[in-house]
Amino acid sequence: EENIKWWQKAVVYQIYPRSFQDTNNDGIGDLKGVEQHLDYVKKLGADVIWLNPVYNSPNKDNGYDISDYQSINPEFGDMAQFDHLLAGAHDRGLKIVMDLVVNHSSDQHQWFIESRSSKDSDKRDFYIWRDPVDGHEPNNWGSFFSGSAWKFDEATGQYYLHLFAEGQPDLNWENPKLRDTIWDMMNWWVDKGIDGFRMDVISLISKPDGYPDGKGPEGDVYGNSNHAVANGPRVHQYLQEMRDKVLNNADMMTVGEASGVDIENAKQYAISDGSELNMVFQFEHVELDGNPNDALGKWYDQRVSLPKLKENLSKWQYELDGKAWNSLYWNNHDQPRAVSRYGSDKPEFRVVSAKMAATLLHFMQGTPYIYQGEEIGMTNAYNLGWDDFNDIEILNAREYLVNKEHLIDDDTLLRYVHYKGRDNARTPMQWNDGKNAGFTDATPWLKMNNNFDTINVEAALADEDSVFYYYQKLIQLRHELPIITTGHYELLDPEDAEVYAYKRVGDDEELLVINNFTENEQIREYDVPENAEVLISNYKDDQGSTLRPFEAKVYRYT
Ligand code: TEU
Ligand code: CA
Repeated sequence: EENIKWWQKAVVYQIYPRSFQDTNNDGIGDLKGVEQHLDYVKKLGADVIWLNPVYNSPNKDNGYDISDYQSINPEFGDMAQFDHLLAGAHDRGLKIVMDLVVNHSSDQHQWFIESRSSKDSDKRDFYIWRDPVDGHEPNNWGSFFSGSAWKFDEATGQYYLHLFAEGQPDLNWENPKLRDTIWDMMNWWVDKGIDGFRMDVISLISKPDGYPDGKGPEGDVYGNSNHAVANGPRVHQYLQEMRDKVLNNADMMTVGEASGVDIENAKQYAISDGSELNMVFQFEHVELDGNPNDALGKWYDQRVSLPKLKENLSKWQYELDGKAWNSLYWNNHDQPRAVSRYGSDKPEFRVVSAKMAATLLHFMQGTPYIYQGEEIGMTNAYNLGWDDFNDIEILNAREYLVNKEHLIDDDTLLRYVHYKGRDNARTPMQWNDGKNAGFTDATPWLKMNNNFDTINVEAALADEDSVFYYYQKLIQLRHELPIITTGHYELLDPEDAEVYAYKRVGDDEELLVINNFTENEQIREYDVPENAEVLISNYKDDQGSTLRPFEAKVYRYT
C-alpha cells in the first residue's frame, strides 16, 4: 500500500475540448465548456483530466500541430480562462494533465518559419533538413498520414522530415539547444501548477543514425516509418534528461504515447524506478484488427478474435507486473468507440456490452483512461459520409489509397472508416436530446452522431442502470479495494473464444472477473468458492454457470 503512487490508483478522464462543450456558439468546444462540466467529471469519480491540445494551432491535425506552446488557441479561450479552469479543477480535487506535442511542431511555429528561411538561420537545426538524393527524397520513409514523410522546400533546396502531416515538421532532438528550449517551455507549464503530461508520440523523437530506409509493406512504395523510427538510439537518454530537468521539479503524472513500442521497450520507458515515465500508451491491442494487407494498414472492418485479444492484453498484464506500469484504454480521440469495436452498438446490447467492456478493462492492473462519451456508451458515427469527415488521416487515406494508388475503392474505404476512423470518436459530446445534443446552438464543427436522442448524458443520469453509474461504481471500487491496483493477474482458458475470464490474486483475497464477449448465452463452470460474493455485475441476479448476452460479473472471495 505505502509504495503505491497516486497515479497508480487514479482513473483518468480524457477531454477532447473541441468536441466537449461550446459556450460561445461558434460550434467549437472551449475551455469554459470544460469548466462547466467539472462537476460532471467529479460525479463520475475520475481523479485526473487529460486535456487534448489547446494551444495555438492552424489545426491541420486538430491542435497536434502547435504554433505556440505557451499560448491558448483563441478558439478555446485565453490563458486567464485556462488558469481559471486549472484552479476550478484543483478546488474539486481534480488534476489536469496536459498534452505535450514535441516530436513535431506546426510549420507555422516561429521556429520553423525561421528555420526554413535560410540554411544559416540559428533555428535551422531545430528541424531535420536533408539534401535530395539523386533528385528525390533522402529515404523511403512514409508519413503516418499517407505519402512520403519528406517535403521538398524550394526556398533552400532541401527536404524536411514530417512523420505526420506536411504541416507537422519533426523537431531535431539531437540539438541540445532544442532540448533546452523544450525543458524551459515544460517548466513554464509545471510552474503554473499542472499535474502532468501526456506525451504525444514520444517514442519517435530519436531518429535512427544514418536514416536507413524502412521496410515497406508489399504493394507500398514507402517504408513503415513506425518501425524505422520508433525507439531510436537516444530516446531513453532524452527522457532521462527530461526527468532530471523538468519532471522531478514537481509531483507529475507522465504517460508517453508510444507507437511502435513492445513489452521490452515499455519496461524501460515506464520502469518502476521512476527514471523515465510513469507509463506508456502502447498500441498492440488496438492494432490486432488491422488489415491483413499491410499496405492498407489500420483500414479494415473485421474484429479481432477473442483468443488473440486475450493473448495480447494478458502478455502486458503478466510482463509489466512489478517492473513497470500499464495504462489501460479501449479508445481515445484516435480510436473508434469502444462499444462499437469490442461490444455491440445494436440498441438491445449497447448498454450491457458497454458495461462488459468496461468491466474487462477496469479490473486489470494499470491506470484506466476513459474517453469522453465512453461513460455513456457513445457509439461510432455511421451517419457521417465523405462530405462530413474532418480528420486528415481519413481524408489523406482516401486521397492516397483510393485516388492515387487505387488499392481500394471508395465504398470499401467508407466501410472501413465507419469501423476504424478517428472521427467516430470526435463527434461532439451528447449532453441531452435537444438541439445538437446541447453541445452548441451553432453548426457544430463536426457533424453530430444522430443517435443523441437516446444516447446522452441527461438520459444516463436519470437512469440508475445506465452505463454512467456503472463506470461510477467501477471507479469507486478501484479507489476502495487495493487488490484492483496491486493484485496479480491470471488468465483463465486462453483458448475460450466467447468468454474472457481472469483472476486478480492478492495476499488474502481474489477476484474472478468473467466477461461474456458475445450476444449469445454461454454456459461456463468456474471454480467459485463458497464465500464468494458478486462485487459488480451488469445483470441484476447471478445465474451461476449461465452467462447471458454480454454478461459481466466479478466475484470476490478469500
Ligand atoms: O497519435 C500518434 C499516432 O500514432 C497516430 O497517428 C495513430 O497511429 C493514428 O491516429 C491511429 O489511427 C498522436 C495523436 O494522438 C494524434 O491525434 C495525432 O494526429 C498524432 O499523434 C500526430 O501528432
Ligand atoms: Ca466555442
